[in-house]
Amino acid sequence: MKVLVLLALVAAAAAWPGFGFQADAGGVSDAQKQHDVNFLLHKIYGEIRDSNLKAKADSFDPEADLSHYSDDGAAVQKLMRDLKDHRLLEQKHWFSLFNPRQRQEALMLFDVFIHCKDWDTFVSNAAYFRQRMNEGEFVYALYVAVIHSPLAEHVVLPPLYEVTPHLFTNSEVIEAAYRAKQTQTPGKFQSSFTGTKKNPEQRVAYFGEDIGMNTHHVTWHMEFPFWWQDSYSHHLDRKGENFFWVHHQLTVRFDAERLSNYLDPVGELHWDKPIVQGFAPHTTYKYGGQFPSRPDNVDFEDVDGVARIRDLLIVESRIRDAIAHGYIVDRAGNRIDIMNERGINVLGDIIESSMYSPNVQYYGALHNTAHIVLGRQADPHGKYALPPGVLEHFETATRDPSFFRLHKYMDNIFKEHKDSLPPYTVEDLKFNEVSVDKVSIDGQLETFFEDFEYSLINAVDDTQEIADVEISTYVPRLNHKDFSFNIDINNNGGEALATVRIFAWPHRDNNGIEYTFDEGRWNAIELDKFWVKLSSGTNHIVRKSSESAVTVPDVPSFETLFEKTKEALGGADSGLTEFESATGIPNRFLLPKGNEQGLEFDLVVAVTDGAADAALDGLHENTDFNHYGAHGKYPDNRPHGYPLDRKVPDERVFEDLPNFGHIQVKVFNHGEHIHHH
Ligand SMILES: [Cu+2]
Repeated sequence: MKVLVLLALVAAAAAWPGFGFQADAGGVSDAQKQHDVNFLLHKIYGEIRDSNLKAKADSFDPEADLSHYSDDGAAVQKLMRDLKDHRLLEQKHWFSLFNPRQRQEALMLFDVFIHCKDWDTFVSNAAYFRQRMNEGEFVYALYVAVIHSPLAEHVVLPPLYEVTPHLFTNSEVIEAAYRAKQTQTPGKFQSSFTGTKKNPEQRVAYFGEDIGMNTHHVTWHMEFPFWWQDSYSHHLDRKGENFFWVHHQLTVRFDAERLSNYLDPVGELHWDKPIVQGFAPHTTYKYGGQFPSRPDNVDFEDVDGVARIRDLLIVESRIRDAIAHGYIVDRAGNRIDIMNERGINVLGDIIESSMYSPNVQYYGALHNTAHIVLGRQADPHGKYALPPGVLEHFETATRDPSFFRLHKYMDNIFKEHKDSLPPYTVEDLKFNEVSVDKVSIDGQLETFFEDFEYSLINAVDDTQEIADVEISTYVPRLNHKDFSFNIDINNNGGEALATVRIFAWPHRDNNGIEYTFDEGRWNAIELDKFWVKLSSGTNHIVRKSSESAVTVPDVPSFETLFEKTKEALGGADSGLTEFESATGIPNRFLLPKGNEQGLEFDLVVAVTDGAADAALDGLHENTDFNHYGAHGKYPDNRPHGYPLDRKVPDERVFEDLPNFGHIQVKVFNHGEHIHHH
């Protein structure tokens, strides 16, 4: 058993250069690390419930032996100084990553973690600072450190909706949870989505308020933090492009959900137009009151201390100028050409902006500033001392329907750039002697709703002396029936590596008008991407929906993690390997909802030259490459969305392409709701 696991690790390490497989110098087992992280994130508003960790929290001296840090203790000394000078944010206070000082504090702690040379130093610091720093800052720093530190490579992080349930659960349910705890009565409470049927936006609330979706979004931003500097440890490959792509996919998915529910695609938000949709979040901070609401038709106002609307317009026009010119000007005044397939990466860095932006002084931080400005429109001048809005947390941002309008606005800027690049030709796209003969689906494309239950035990206050009572909530969520893609490929040449890319886009708009190929391809939802070795002659490929590289399985609950860790400490296989990365769309969210009649989609399969596309070896054997993950080199040389990422002025290019399959499918939803309780 152990030999097999070891072989798998060696194979994974070989397939992922840059993804360092480092044995821990201290010889701490993965199970022990998992145990430590479980307890570090359990009941974060109270005492640590593990006696070893508690002892570390009480007696560890972070500065006692600086040889345990790869920066000779520079980060820990800096943080300790602020701690001793009482300059750190108090506990029992809200935390927002978009608050500059709070972010700085969280990053100071991350800086300590990432420079720990061994697990014991890592975990001792974590226990020590958990007891002394703001809980939100601690959770954020620990999550990002576990994701990026080689010391924590095989640790599975618990679902954030069980660690900080307030950011994922409606106020009404949280109140019920407190009442249950007060009376020590077990309770299971139904969550419903915000709003009423009077609000058409409510029809798609299941998308923006889905806890798996919220987890996907916050996890992605932890995998690719905008504040990341390579000096921490490593470079995040194609970060700016990935920023574009992950948000582009959210945008087109949201539109497909809208069409499924007889709504028009979203229009873009703009600074000089009113914000048509208001929003009442029905969400409360653990400490700090209700998330602010916003009425309909609010005009944008400058936000004191953050930005003026005029500045946002100026930054936007500088970015659009760069796109029109085809180059960016960096801080030193040099031109960076963006009229190529890597231009999108630079643009992503600039628009977010991240620390990778070549000129933040000039191009600003459109996305990050926009999130704060939009989040503060309920109290732009700070007159009412309201806490930050939902847009100021990645956990909660997608709940507000204006999130998707804001991202449509930015997506259209990216489109302007992509449309300025020369279209692909048949010569560019064809693949030797390879043709796609037939594409079909095994099974129905059918979605349904089911109840999902998660624990609220960490939402309520308690003490070690009083036994826990079971408190949970169940919430409806979208899922789909299993299906597979059947793809028949004919290869008249010799054995060849192929990349298979599968996309789907809605066939018609909400008025029943068919989309042109060029409109459709921009709205394409990425369903899967994988590599196969083609033999000569006929190749029949069956690819299951559960295998999709763009999705991840549901994160195991705290309860499951505790159980599996216990078994693993006893020598059993933890069975947690498939959950090591939670960066991706939940697999149950692979298909848009569809509707009763069957929402029509164009499904396309592009089979391209794997030898030219693959940035790494052995991809056809690597069944679990993480499409959205940041570890190591991104395996595909092609741009995200290839070959549909560029303008298609003449769709005959694709119609005549032998290695391109195109069929029509329907996605059904018959109103089925599976109740688990
Ligand atoms: Cu985002």
